[in-house]
Amino acid sequence: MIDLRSDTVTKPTPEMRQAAFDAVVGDDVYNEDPTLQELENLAAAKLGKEAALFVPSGTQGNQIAVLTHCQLGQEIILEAESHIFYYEGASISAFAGVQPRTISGTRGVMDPALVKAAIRDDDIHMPETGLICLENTHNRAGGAIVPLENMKEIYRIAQGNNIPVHLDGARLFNAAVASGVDVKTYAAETDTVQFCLSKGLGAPVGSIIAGSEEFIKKARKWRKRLGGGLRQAGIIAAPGLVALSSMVDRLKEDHKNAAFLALGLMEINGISIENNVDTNIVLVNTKEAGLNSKEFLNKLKAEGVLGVPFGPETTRFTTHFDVTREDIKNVIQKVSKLI
Ligand code: TLP
Repeated sequence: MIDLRSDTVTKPTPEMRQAAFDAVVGDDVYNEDPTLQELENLAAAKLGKEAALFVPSGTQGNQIAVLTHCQLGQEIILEAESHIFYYEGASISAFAGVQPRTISGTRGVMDPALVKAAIRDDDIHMPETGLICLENTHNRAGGAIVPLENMKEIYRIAQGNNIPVHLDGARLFNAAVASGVDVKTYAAETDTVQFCLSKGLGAPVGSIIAGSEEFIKKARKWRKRLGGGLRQAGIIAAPGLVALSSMVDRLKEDHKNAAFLALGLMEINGISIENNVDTNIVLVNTKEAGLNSKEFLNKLKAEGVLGVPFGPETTRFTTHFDVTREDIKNVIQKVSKLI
């Protein structure tokens, strides 16, 4: 199978498995796991934040950020197709008791004027705006890079209104490698950041949230409340350290493979590409071929290729380090034959 469903499907490298085996561990609920602490310190340094916290998943990281920043009954501003709104089971409402205020973006980018206009006045009838969330790269916009300038403008507006900003940077390293803008530079335009070790960076488990010392102290408590206080977690932090130290630069290979895939598929009659391929995601439209995404995916599966449905006629393919250029060439051939 050539598995292009997500960059989450990668298997740990031999180096990661060895690092897990060798990891020096302790009970992290007692703050005694040196490997986990090393990972948190490295992540905080890379992002230029005071402190960082290891969490089991990106979803939990985002939820802890919302729980830590917000109070019950507040409202959060976020993009209409953002992961936090679209794919996290309404947990911002179920757990943090906040309501979403969505803004439709262009390729995942919210217009700062619309963000400003959505901030609530001090009025007894209204919820307070408790948080603004950004996503970079933007998943449903096809791995689109949100420009630094846009983040800066939104952060300025937020600061002017004393509202914190959280960045869902599940794929922030993809944005950094593709744009040449350092992760630290992006992170400087937000109060808190979540990024995933288990996507393009290839670790088996885990995400990081980073922010001020004070924020991370409160976030640690929320993680514990949610049952995310882990014990000898160095075992899973060790592959994360390998991911963060040695898997970042190679993301450009995934981006080249995604661009190659898009160019190849574009040549096929009946197929169009919906996104500008900024990073490792390709959104394929099969409407003109007379196939909906489920039919297309079923036929492809029979040929040994996997993707995920992203809309009635849209399929998402995601490149990662477990697929080679040869695999991509095969995918193009198989789609061509199938169509
Ligand atoms: N995204 C997954 C699915 O949930 C859709 C994927 O395959 O792309 N933020 C963003 C922007 C994400 O894309 C994801 C995962 C998360 C957060 C959540 O991360 P996990 O899966 O670790 O909870």
